[in-house]
Amino acid sequence: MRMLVALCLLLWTLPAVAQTPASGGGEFVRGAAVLRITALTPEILRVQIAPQGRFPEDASWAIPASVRSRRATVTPRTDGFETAALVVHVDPATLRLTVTDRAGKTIAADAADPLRLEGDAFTLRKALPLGEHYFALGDKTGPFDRRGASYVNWNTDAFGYEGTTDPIYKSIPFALSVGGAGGAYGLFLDNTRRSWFDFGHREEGVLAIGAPAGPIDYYLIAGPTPAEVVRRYTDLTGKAPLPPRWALGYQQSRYSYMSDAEVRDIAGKARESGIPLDVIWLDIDFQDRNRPFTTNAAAYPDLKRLAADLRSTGIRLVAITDLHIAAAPDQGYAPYDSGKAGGHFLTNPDGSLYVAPVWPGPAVFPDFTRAATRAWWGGLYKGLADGIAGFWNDMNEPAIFETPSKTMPLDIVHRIDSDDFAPRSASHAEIHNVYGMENARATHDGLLKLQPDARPFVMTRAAYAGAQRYAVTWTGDNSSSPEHLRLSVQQLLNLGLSGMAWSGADVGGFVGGASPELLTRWVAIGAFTPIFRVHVTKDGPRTEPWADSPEHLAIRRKFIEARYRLLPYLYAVAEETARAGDPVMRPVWYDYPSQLAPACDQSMSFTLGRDLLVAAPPRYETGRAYDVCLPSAGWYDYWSGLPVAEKHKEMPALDRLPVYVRPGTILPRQPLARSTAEVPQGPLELHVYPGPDCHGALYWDDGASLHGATLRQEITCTVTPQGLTLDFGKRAGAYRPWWKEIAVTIHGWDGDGRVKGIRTTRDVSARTLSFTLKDQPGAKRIEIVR
Ligand code: MIG
Repeated sequence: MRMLVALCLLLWTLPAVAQTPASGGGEFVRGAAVLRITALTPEILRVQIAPQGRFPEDASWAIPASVRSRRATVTPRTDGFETAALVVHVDPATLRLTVTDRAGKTIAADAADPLRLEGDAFTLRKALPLGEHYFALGDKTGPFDRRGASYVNWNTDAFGYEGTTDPIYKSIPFALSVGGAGGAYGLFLDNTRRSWFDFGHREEGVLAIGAPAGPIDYYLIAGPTPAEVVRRYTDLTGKAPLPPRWALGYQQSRYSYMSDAEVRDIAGKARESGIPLDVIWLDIDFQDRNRPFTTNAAAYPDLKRLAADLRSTGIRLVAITDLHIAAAPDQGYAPYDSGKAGGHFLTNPDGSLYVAPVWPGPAVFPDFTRAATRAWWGGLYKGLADGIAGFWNDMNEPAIFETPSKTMPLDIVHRIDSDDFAPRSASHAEIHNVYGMENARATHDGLLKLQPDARPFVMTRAAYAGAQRYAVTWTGDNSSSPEHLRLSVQQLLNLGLSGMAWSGADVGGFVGGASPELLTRWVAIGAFTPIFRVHVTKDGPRTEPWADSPEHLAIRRKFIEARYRLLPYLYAVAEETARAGDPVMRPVWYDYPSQLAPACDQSMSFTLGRDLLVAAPPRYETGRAYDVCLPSAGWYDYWSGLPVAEKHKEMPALDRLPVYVRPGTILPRQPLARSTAEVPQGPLELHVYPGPDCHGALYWDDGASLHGATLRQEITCTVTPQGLTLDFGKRAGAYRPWWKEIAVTIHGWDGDGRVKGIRTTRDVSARTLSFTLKDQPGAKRIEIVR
């Protein structure tokens, strides 16, 4: 622990005192209250308040101790301190905090009366200036911009949620402010209780955040760009790691595929109808009486064999493993017996086992905040993990049946014995919001222990800040409607801004089941979202791509195929996300700041990586043409490869989803394959769209291992008076890729096009120039003369 200067009460009316540079911040006292501000980095401040002068234990489920202990150098000022990026002002009379950049522009400022207390509850009040817009907060519903709304963080099984239902499945108490005078900033309240964020809903001009108890402990993360804030938020809470490559493929699910025969039939139909497919999901009916870690032997007589047979055709199985363990003593049900023997289940305040109804009937619940319980849980995957490629942690809010609260009583006793927490018991009120994340963590860590060099694949429904380290996610039980298709785009964007780069919505909608048109529209958009999975409720219609007419199948196939052709681009984005923390799917303004105030409705527009922009119709149901406004002139239509006007109209046609490419993109693609496991036949494609800042990246590896060889290469291009120069950087890493040749296509090309020693082909109407090179592992310049 660093030394902090304790100031006596006498000092409270004097200017507050900043600490020495080495301490990385300052402590400010007023009466009994202490405000502690610590600069973890020049741009990240941790703010803790102890109203009675005693800080709670310094521990966190979201931010590891090694990160919390970072310190930036600070310089004291009379009213605070400064870092290399920020100036921290504290008003000694009120402890009001104002953070500016070094030019004096306000990034975030407290409102008058910055802290209100009521028993254990607290409210922090900050200014909500005109012109600021608020995002993130996980999968919450409502409008994309959270300004004017109010939200509660409480993980909730929200079956059939509506466009304004709150709370739903996740609690990520992180808000991103964009558009303010000092640039974007983030606010992360590291408090696991039922916290809330109010963006000027209750009180005009006031951003209020609070919780009923728990630490007053938040992080103020400066940008100035939104991307810098999100990256820094993931410096704190962790980056979403590179998933296994198959997770980027098309995934087919239904509640439930009822038998071995049905699963084989789905795999066969996918092949017959030419639908590339990587994953089939097993929902609860694959189990014996809904008991996690069992198999219904009548329906699935040989799961390993099924998995192996599918695997030989490039398809993997992901299976559900809910956390509620059937309370089935003396029945030879190992998860119950071993969990009971090890003391791994939650208890009532009187020490008796907490038993409540969920899918298996009476169930017990693992105490995931104990490291020992997580290790026990992880061990349950032994055996299953040999054949099943990934696991699905549903119901981990946790959901409980037959109770109005939909979850367990707040006085259920958890034991904390983990990380840098002091071992102690804790109420469910404290643990509720982290329970699902610790469930996913236990699964992730367990899989890693069983297969130390394989990237674990876990999908979780509930989450707290930092869940991206352990699992991908989806938006739960959405509905089959155009409104929910729109809502899903908002949710996935906000999840990405909340660190959860890998998310999907049930394509087609879960509740109700999609009409053929809705499913086709949703598949088209879903093909450009991070996790691409069709899923539907039990009594819903069939929603496999081939379920409707040949016309619908053909359109759906076209979009699924487009996804597979883009795999080299998508995989390079994925790898960059794992390092930098950028979302995979982003609001247009993430990379193009002018688009915070776009010239037309961009509610259904987003980018996939920086270079592809999807402009879906804001309301396809109207059947009317809509405006597309691109971030600048010079963009290209992805499908035709032709340049398009910066502002133009599109019709919401069923078979067209407008997708555009940034001028300056070198887009890697591959020949069509029927799964990510299939080795593409033919050259790697490089599509060059000339423009400013022209570059592309290649990243490849075996797609599955954590510590294997990799391949990384940068390619740039420059428009010259004579034509175009293409520069291959030297390849890094020892991985040997599948391609032997590279097929280059230059778009928007009007000249002749000669490349020394290489035959080129011009297509005048497509305005392309094409040529094939042998693979280019070394640095190499290709001059193309007009
Ligand atoms: O009470 O496992 O959100 O995707 O199909 C419903 C059955 C439990 C909820 C999940 C949904 C899944 C369903 N589950």
